[in-house]
Amino acid sequence: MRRLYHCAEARSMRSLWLLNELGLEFELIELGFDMKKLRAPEYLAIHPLGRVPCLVDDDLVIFESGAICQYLCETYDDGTLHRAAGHPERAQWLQWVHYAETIAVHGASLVQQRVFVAPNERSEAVRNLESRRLGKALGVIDAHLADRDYLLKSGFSAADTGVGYSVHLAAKFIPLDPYARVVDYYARLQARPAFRASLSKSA
Ligand SMILES: N[C@@H](CCC(=O)N[C@@H](CS)C(=O)NCC(=O)O)C(=O)O
Repeated sequence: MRRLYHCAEARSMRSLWLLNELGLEFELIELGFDMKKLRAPEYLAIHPLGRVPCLVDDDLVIFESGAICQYLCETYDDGTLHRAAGHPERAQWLQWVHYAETIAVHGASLVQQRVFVAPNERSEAVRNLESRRLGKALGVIDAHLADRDYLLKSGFSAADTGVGYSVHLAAKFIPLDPYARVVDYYARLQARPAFRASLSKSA
């Protein structure tokens, strides 16, 4: 029995996208960003902070999207999406799998300003700072894509599902046009059936 706990457009989209890329069967439990569901004792027993994603795979319970990415690739991939220990691009694969969070924390901070902070308590300074830092993090991807279509020269990998989600989130907050290669990269990712299958039904 495999089950993914998910909220639409949240970091759990990375795990959902990867499960779809891998073609694995799973049950999707949508918690709908509903704090009552995220903080329910039954869910806190699975994820102690009440966050998503969380993957249950038979007896295993694992949270953190980067860890879920590594686990799924190590356990179920044939080498297409994974770059295992010993692969020449192993270190770069790991770097980008985790760089995804460096981008996403700025997006998450902007989500908090928009969704969780009362309008009279929102900070323009925080919004400007996080938008600038988000842009800088995307600039690194833009420069990196100068000689390749995906993060790794060998082609699309699970690292692109992590970073790709972060680009998808960033696009909700800042214009991507200053990052022309990121715009093209995002378009390539959006064309993937597994990406489209992972979008929120209302997106
Ligand atoms: N580093 C974690 C972040 C998990 C996380 O904070 N997820 C957010 C959604 S993007 C969440 O569950 N938020 C609900 C909350 O803050 O209570 C990961 O990559 O899985």
